[in-house]
Amino acid sequence: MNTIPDEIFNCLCNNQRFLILLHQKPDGDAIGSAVALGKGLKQLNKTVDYYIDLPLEDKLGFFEEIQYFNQTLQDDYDVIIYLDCSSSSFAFSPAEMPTAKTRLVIDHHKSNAHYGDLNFVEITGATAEIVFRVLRGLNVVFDEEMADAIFTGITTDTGSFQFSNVTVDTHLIASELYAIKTNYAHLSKRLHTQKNINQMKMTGAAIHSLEILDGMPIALMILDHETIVKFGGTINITDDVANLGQNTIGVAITALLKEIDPGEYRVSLRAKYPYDIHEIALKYGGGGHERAAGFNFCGDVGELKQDLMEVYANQNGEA
Ligand SMILES: [Mn+2]
Repeated sequence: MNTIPDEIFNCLCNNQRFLILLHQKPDGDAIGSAVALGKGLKQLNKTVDYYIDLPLEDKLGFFEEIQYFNQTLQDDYDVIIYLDCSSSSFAFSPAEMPTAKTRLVIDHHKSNAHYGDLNFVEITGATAEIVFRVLRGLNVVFDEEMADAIFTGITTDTGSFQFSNVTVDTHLIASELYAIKTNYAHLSKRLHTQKNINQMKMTGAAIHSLEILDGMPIALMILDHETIVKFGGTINITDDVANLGQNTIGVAITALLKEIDPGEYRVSLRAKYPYDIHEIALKYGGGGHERAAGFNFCGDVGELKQDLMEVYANQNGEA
């Protein structure tokens, strides 16, 4: 397992007042990373504030540390830490941004823009893996909630250790988590299997919309605005929905279109190796990883379908 760079270590050791920011609509990796890093820094007698896009999905609401989210912010910090956030425009940040000596970016997205004064960016399974290494490097002692937080980040971003982003390090870190707490079965079930009734219905509607594009191994699912409203809003669209298209035998690329407002879509893309969909996400002003990316889309869905078919055809030619 790689250690952490000296300048990151020094930044965290030699400063006192930290603000933690995450991407909008934070997922398990973002929240898990924030909880673990925030608690770890507090253990070192630092002060830590969080500014986070609430409410959280039901399944992430169990961390006690959440009670300290979004308390009164200071005008000035030593360090603002951006976690799991590939560009500053994706960050959920206060209208009046506090000043800081240093912006520190800790992230694992391939598309990361290295927008910090210090950037700790590596292509790992989850940002939580990097946070774990940071905390180990700082000699922080993990309590059970911090172990749960790192586990939450890793298991959600790796699809319960099923995705191609899983590495030796992912499992080495998981093995260390089992030395802190012996059983993660309950947490796994909470994060991957259980849904409230609206989430169940929303998932069903997405599957119902599933189509295969023109005989190509591309799956498309649309949750239209009416459906999203009917089942309680985007908060009830669970992360696994985009993966369901990928679970269809023969499918290589999946697009899930979520009509957030009439005519305005949030698109989630998934791809199987060797297909790379992060370029198409960048083209539309979004970002992400090679096999999981997203962007906002406002336009003709037919054109988007054509684009996806072209991406497949071009890359299939190279393969
Ligand atoms: Mn992540």
